[in-house]
Amino acid sequence: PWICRACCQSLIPRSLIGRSTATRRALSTNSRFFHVSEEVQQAVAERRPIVALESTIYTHGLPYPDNLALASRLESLVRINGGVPATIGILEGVARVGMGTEELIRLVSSSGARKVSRRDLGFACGMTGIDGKGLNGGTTVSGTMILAHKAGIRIFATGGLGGVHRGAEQTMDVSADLTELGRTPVAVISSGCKSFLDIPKTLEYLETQGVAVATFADGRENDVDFPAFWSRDSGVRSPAVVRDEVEAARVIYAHVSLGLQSGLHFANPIPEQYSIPLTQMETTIAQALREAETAGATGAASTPYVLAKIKDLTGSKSVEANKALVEANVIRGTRVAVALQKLEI
Ligand code: PSU
Ligand code: MN
Repeated sequence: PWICRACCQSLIPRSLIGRSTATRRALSTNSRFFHVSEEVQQAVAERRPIVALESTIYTHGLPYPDNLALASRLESLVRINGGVPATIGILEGVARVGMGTEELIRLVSSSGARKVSRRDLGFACGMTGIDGKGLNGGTTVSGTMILAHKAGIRIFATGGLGGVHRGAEQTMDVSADLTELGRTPVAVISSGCKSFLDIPKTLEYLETQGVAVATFADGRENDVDFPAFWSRDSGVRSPAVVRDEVEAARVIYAHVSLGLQSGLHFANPIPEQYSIPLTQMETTIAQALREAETAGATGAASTPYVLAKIKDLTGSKSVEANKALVEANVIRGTRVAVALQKLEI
């Protein structure tokens, strides 16, 4: 099946679509705010395994040039494992799927880049800065999913997912990542949610949204927790498990074949040697949350603020763990994409 990007987003049997030119034309959408790189367009047309990568982790997570180093490293990891990387972000008012080195540098070195989730896409592409130029933006899980899907990409790997914040019963702060997973058929591979979020509520919300959630079992038989980013265990049982990348690909294949329009999330627990016990993180998180409250960092500013505070408080340990887990997720994601391609042949 093929997804109709021209109008209805529904699945069209492949037999109804002429391969080469028709497919390529369907890909170059008619919006001047949307650009898919030549390499990614061709990979989609040839049905090669593509892995989408987000850019908020670069624009709001790491300083330049550390972010550039990570961005290049993640793209290399996709390639080494047989995939095609598609880094996604907003560059000078254009939503880009697949960026060259030059473009990547311009995005991750720019100081005023916005954090772009679904609600921000129109602003990021429609407005100009005081210099008269289009805006730059790092796309979150939600923003990246939308653009990946629009380009025909089904697999997306990143570090962590947004979630339901603690105290959401008061603030209603629920990440747009969760509603996006409910409405966009892309499979996200991440290390779960940071434990400054409310993990039980996040899983409840994902269930309500119809999102398939499973954790890679890695040889464990039962009692597999949904992971809490730096910690392999969260104290909350994962609603489902998959044994390996092939099993994950089978689930995605069935999900897409059934025409489900919701997304999937495969949680990949942080590699054992980098895992920080939950109890050890809890003190740090409590302090970071207190400081965020004092600083009045709410709404979209909340997550970046808390993440930066945790980084200050834990130093290199959490940063190293962060890099290790995102790399592991990108490798896993690429293997899932390769397995999915084999099922589709
Ligand atoms: N969680 C992390 N690292 C991140 C993010 C979340 O562990 O970098 C980023 C992702 O881009 C995610 C976004 O999509 O924060 C969620 O922000 P919010 O909570 O404002 O929805
Ligand atoms: Mn929020």
